[in-house]
Amino acid sequence: MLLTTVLLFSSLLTSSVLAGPHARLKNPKKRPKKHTPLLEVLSTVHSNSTASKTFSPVTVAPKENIFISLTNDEAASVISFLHNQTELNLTAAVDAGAWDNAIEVLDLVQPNKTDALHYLDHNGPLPPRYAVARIAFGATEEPYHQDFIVGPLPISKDSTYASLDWPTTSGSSKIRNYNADDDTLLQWNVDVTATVADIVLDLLNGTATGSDNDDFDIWGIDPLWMEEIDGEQRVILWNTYWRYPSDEDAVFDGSETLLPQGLFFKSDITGRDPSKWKVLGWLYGDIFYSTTEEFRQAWKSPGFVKYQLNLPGEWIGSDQTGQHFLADTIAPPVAVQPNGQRFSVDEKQKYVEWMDFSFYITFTRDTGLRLFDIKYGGERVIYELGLQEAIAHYAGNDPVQSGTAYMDTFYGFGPYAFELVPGYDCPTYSHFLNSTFHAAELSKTHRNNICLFESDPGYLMQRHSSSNYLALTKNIVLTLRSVSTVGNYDYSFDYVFALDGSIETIVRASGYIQSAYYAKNNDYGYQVHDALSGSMHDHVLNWKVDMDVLGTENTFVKHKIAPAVVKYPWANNTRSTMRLERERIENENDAKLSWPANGADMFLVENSNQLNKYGEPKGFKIAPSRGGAGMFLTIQDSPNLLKSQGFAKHALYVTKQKDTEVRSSHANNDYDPGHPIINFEDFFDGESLNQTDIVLWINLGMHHVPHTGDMPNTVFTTAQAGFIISPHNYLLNDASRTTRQMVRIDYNASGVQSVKEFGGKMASGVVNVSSLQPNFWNYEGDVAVRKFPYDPLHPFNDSEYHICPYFLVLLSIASAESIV
Ligand SMILES: *[C@@H]1O[C@H](CO)[C@@H](O)[C@H](O)[C@H]1NC(C)=O
Ligand SMILES: *[C@@H]1O[C@H](CO)[C@@H](O)[C@H](O)[C@H]1NC(C)=O
Ligand SMILES: *[C@@H]1O[C@H](CO)[C@@H](O)[C@H](O)[C@H]1NC(C)=O
Ligand SMILES: *[C@@H]1O[C@H](CO)[C@@H](O)[C@H](O)[C@H]1NC(C)=O
Ligand SMILES: *[C@@H]1O[C@H](CO)[C@@H](O)[C@H](O)[C@H]1NC(C)=O
Ligand SMILES: *[C@@H]1O[C@H](CO)[C@@H](O)[C@H](O)[C@H]1NC(C)=O
Ligand SMILES: *[C@@H]1O[C@H](CO)[C@@H](O)[C@H](O)[C@H]1NC(C)=O
Ligand SMILES: *[C@@H]1O[C@H](CO)[C@@H](O)[C@H](O)[C@H]1NC(C)=O
Ligand SMILES: *[C@@H]1O[C@H](CO)[C@@H](O)[C@H](O)[C@H]1NC(C)=O
Ligand SMILES: *[C@@H]1O[C@H](CO)[C@@H](O)[C@H](O)[C@H]1NC(C)=O
Ligand SMILES: *[C@@H]1O[C@H](CO)[C@@H](O)[C@H](O)[C@H]1NC(C)=O
Ligand SMILES: [Cu+2]
Repeated sequence: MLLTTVLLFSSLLTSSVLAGPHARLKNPKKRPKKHTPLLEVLSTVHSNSTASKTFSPVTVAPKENIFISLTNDEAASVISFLHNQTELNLTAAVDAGAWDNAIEVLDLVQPNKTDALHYLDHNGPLPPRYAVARIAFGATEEPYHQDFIVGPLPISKDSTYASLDWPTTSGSSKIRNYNADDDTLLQWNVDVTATVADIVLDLLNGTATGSDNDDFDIWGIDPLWMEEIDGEQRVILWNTYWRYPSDEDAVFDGSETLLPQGLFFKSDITGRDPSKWKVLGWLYGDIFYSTTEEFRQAWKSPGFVKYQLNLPGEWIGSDQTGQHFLADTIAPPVAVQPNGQRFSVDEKQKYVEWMDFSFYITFTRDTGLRLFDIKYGGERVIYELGLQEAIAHYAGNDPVQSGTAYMDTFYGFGPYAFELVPGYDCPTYSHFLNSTFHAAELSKTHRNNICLFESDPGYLMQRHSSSNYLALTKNIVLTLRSVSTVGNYDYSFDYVFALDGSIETIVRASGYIQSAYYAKNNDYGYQVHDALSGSMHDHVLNWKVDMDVLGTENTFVKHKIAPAVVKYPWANNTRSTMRLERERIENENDAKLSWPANGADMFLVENSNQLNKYGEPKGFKIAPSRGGAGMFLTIQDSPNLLKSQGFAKHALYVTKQKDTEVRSSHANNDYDPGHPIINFEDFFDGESLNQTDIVLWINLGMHHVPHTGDMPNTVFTTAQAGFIISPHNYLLNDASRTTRQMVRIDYNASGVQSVKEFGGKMASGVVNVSSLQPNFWNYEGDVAVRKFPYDPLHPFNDSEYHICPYFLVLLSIASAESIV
């Protein structure tokens, strides 16, 4: 729509107002005033008319959700089936110890895309369902973990099991576990510290004996190190002392990560016989002592420097303190949904329709929430959208911070995606969904751990005004949210759908930082309390974004905003200017990308064979939307992550879609990051990306150098990052014109002459906000159903399990209620 056809300036705007070289409309065309008839819905707007249908908040998914998690019955039958395979020699998880074989995790094997599309698009058969069982093999001197594919489901005579190797790059889902003996290790830690109990009491004013009234928790690096000593590969663990919050502050048990004590010891824990384990040294005040005796001698000598204690206190709690603001006892504004839900949900199939969008949801133990088959205007835009892995890589002058690089799918995002609190986590009117995951032969349901809600982000999608009229369009978005508290951190995940056709993926972090002891750590963080350093770290979270723009044959293109010097026929001198340069990324060799400096390239996924009526390929743009513009690990060759950081060296990657390249990481890579099950870098083998099915792998994150504003908790506001996918030459209009939530006000000097609404209604009626107040006492927590031995009529509760050795780290810092 050209300005000249709609802009009519009244005589109120004098020429002096409009004068000057930068005046946008120096000489607006004067036109006789007349009411222009409303434009009918443009034929170029892509959505089909829904006028003949009526809206219902309940819907039936057009297709079965073939991505949906295993049902409890499926999980139970798979467990029973596996226990019948005598060669697996399984022990019931509830009875299993470190020297047994036991099932750790069950999940769905994602159907192959070709089968899925055949079903979704061509009325092909339902893809067969298979389960993946992750089994810990402890009944051996060389314990390992392995994934098995079991099916087809339901279990029948035809069902079989086999090692699930095809989605790996190593060729096998088997990975060694060099630290299978968690109870033995706990005892080792206590035994080691007993040898220096007097020093610990003197330096740290407390004890660690393995008893209930211990002052210290002892844990350290993740993942473990391998170190060559005397020509042999040894398994190395560095530990440190963390003080438990004192009794009066014990409710803030997550605050343990604010209480590092500055004393470290190194152990060689190679093999399963603890009598062969060794203490390889101590570290205090940045001085390394290679034997316990050396440490003791130094401590006894007169010059020994003792550092300040890092003690708990009110400062570790997150309760309101200090004087409150005068107005702050008054209830703040709240959102309401005055006239009912405006999106449709099939709760059973976990399928959602909102305006021009529809999608399927699923939930996995490793990565939590995932989305499939996201359609816009009836056309698939994204086949798969979901988190792959989350790294938190620390640095510090001490070996524990330096040696920490969490890969959080090891702990899993599913187990820690707890119930959300209406009125706080999500608006009170949100539509909540439950989700279930299966671990250690327990099926756990997190009630209300996913919320869906529409909201007004507080700014318009579109506006324009002249002295003659105003046109305003509301910006209403649908948010899908879940939050996972993995240890000390709370990761909030949002998928935000907007009426302009965009889809934004956002991660935010809050909760407790993992901090460092202050002594000599100034190069690695700010001092944030009396004896505490913030401990700098990088968060990198990788997303798989399998885009399908008008079919699977797509190309990744860069449209560059490029400086240029051009000689024009209408000038004798060259001119400095800029131009649009189009570049195709046609090979995986060129597909490790970073967001350009100055935002100077537009990254697009286009279908080069689907041109709009002006000859431009239809596509979607991918851009960073919040947080730092581009995120990858600062440490490009991490000695902790080794070959497991392949997806975290650039901001984003493009690969050819393959059924064998399902995920960029594996939850068990953490056991042996030098020999990972999936090494993302192996996905790059020079394949053509020209008009083929391509997948983007996009990183979000934060370079996090905690400062006093992170104490006691990091705030979501600054710890957030997002990317947005939006139509680009895809529609012939701006999509704001599809919504009825707009108004046009025609006015002149005499006042408003007409108000045009488009069928959208203003909120009406009375909303009793008192009745919307959430009842916090309804917070329920988890429901667990034991699956083996399985009796669906008599399930029993279990608030505890431990299978993964590293899990102990989390167990020790998670509250009893939050333990899976
Ligand atoms: C496993 O074996 C038991 C005992 O023979 C049998 O009752 C059960 O049906 C078997 N489970 C499966 C899934 O085959
Ligand atoms: C089976 O596992 C048990 C421990 O649960 C172990 O004692 C036994 O040796 C294992 N049997 C075989 C054949 O590996
Ligand atoms: C899925 O694809 C992989 C890799 O091509 C193949 O090995 C596997 O058999 C396929 N699964 C099914 C159910 O067809
Ligand atoms: C050391 O601990 C004891 C007993 O818990 C306590 O009374 C004392 O105040 C502590 N000393 C310091 C310096 O914190
Ligand atoms: C619109 O409706 C027509 C006829 O029902 C159908 O052929 C077409 O695929 C629809 N288009 C979209 C984008 O849903
Ligand atoms: C979630 O689970 C609760 C029981 O804990 C049930 O009452 C509710 O209907 C479930 N909600 C959905 C959306 O399935
Ligand atoms: C370029 O310079 C020549 C010589 O001064 C002049 O005749 C011509 O008009 C100029 N061309 C343009 C495009 O200004
Ligand atoms: C890439 O695809 C485009 C559009 O289909 C085609 O014009 C071009 O020749 C292809 N490039 C190569 C190297 O095959
Ligand atoms: C405003 O528009 C109305 C309706 O066209 C007209 O009657 C009135 O004179 C206009 N007022 C001015 C100041 O132009
Ligand atoms: C509003 O809801 C509250 C709580 O449900 C109830 O006590 C109150 O009577 C309601 N007020 C009106 C005006 O309906
Ligand atoms: C599970 O625990 C709850 C709370 O302790 C209890 O009320 C309920 O009866 C238990 N359910 C079963 C099946 O034991
Ligand atoms: Cu952080």
